[in-house]
Amino acid sequence: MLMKPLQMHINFKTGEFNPNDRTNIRKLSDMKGMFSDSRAEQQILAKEDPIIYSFRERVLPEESGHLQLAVTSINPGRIGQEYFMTKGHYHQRPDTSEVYLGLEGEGWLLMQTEKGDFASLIINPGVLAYIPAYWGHRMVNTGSTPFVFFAVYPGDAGHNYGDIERTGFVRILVEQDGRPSLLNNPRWKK
Ligand code: S6P
Ligand code: ZN
Repeated sequence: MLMKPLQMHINFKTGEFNPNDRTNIRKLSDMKGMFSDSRAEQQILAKEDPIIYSFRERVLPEESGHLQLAVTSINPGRIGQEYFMTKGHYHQRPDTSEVYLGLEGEGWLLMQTEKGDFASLIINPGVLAYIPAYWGHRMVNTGSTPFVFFAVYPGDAGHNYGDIERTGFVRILVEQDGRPSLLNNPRWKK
């Protein structure tokens, strides 16, 4: 498909961009069971349903040869000791890679393969992460301000959330003694 060249303007601080076709909001109720402390989750949901993150997408052809563009903003906060994070996913076409670029705030990128290999990177403004094909990916806000990042990935990559909803990630990122700390996730299964 032949497209016309396009441009967009990104507000690095807020993650808003123009033109922006679709905004997705993920509240705690959309992520039930994904945080490890289920009691803390229930206690918060009994009072409120906080927005954990939002992401904006430019609607582009979901075809090989094209690219998808998105900007995500994760709010600061924790469920129990575990920091606010994205759901995380593998790509439906697992042989597709992705690039994340930190724009504002600070966080960690957690990555894993279906076999259980695990890797993490600290992301600050200007840090670019290359997520190779076959690695599931999740971003976590470890700071006290919104964590904003840009993503670009192949047009036909798609999203597979199911595997991570079932098992979670190999490791979870929690605050311990005021610092981010990676712990083994007891729920993790290959
Ligand atoms: C898409 C890319 C991002 C995420 C967004 C929300 O491949 O990785 O645009 O979709 O950060 O995360 P998630 O895990 O809910 O899709
Ligand atoms: Zn992705």
